[in-house]
Amino acid sequence: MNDKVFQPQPGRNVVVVGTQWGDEGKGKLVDWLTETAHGVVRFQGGHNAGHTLVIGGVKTALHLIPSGIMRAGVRCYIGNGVVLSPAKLLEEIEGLERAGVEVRSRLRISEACPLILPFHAALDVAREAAKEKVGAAKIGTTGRGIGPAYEDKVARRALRVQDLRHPERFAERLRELLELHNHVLVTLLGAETLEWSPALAPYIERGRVRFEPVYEEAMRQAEQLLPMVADVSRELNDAHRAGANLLFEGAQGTLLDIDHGTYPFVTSSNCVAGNAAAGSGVGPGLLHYVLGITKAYCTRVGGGPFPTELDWQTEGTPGWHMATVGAEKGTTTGRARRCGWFDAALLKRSAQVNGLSGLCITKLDVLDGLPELKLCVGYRLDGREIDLLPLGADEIARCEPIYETLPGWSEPTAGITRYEDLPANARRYLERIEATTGVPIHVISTSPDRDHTILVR
Ligand code: 2SA
Ligand code: MG
Repeated sequence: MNDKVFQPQPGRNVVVVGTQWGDEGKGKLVDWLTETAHGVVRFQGGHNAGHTLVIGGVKTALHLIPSGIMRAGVRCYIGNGVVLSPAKLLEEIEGLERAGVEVRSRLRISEACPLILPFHAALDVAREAAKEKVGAAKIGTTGRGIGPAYEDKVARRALRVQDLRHPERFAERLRELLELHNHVLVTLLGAETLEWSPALAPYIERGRVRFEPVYEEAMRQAEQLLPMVADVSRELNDAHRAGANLLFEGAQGTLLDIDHGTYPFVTSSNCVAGNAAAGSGVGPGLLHYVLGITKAYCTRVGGGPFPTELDWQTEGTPGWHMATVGAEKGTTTGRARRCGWFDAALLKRSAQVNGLSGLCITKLDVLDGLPELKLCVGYRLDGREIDLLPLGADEIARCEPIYETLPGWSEPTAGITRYEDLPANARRYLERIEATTGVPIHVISTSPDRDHTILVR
């Protein structure tokens, strides 16, 4: 078999990662790839993710459950690297069940997942508010409690899914956790102001998160969750040994990775392909092919540097075209996404830290009708020219993009399913992307629909 050409097949596991700042269209691709997969695995992040799927014209947004759930019979796994909100998971399960999707018999949750409890979101929002108060740059988090939950994990004090099995121990550790976090919340925001968070109101009394409602709710949720809890590492290894092929579904994107991203404007997990192993409990040798999902332009939601950012608010500009034609709004929070030109120097970094086998270019159709396109091939930084994105927000913020200009195309590309049918200038743009990033394009998505996908041979 030719390793260079992408081909889903049994026994061969694929990792799907975002190569930019998230929202590259991973959900659609995972769903498309799932046609030949036995199981789909989430390995990092939490319900900050927003994966939008369009199947037969019907839109579904998933936050925590792997996108494979939309295919009957496919197993879905939530690996140990995910921070899990029992409330949000159950809400998502119920939503899917109302739409006629069977979830409970197909979903396996790792017992090692740290829990996101109601006070984590409050801490997240309080930290951002505290930054704003002193005039510091906000991270622009999704406010879902992701960062504080990972802090608890790394500090070795998190409550985990397996703790739900032992009510007494759970209660004891929850009391300790609340003591710490109540202290932080009160110092950060002041006892009175805590009440502003409507989601938190049921848990608050006299400026403190109360033990009883958090505990009682967790125990009620435990009854529903525990039947789905499993040794995910073991199940994945067994499935692999039996010849099944697995799909590892990344959330967010490489430039939001806690180590390799635009730190500190990042999420709190490793979003890169290597974490598919650590975050699910398989060895790195089981990751056979890494597909890097790449939008045909760039977007970013939240704060932080973005070298190729355009004015995306003025009508008639290319940035505005991307934002409106591309419907660039956050799936989870509804926030407007910032838009800009394709950045090949950023992608090179992404290729390197993920070990990308091939690219999947998405939303190519959004560029239809733009008279010309710019492609960033490097930067001017402190008087030097470089061709690779530097590390960390400070350096990146000083990068001035160096552009190549390419002609656009006016013919519609939406819905095209054969490479030869793409307009000549669209093919030229894609070939420049391959040449400047050094990664072959193996898949192209020409609309959100499952069927509008080109497999490049
Ligand atoms: P957090 O909440 O701690 O993970 O936020 C830290 C940074 O990570 C960014 N982030 C995201 N960026 C793009 N898409 C994400 N998921 C949702 C979506 C986002 C939404 O798919 O649309 O709906 O707003 C996501 N999750 C986290 C976040 O913007 C911060 O920059
Ligand atoms: Mg998204």
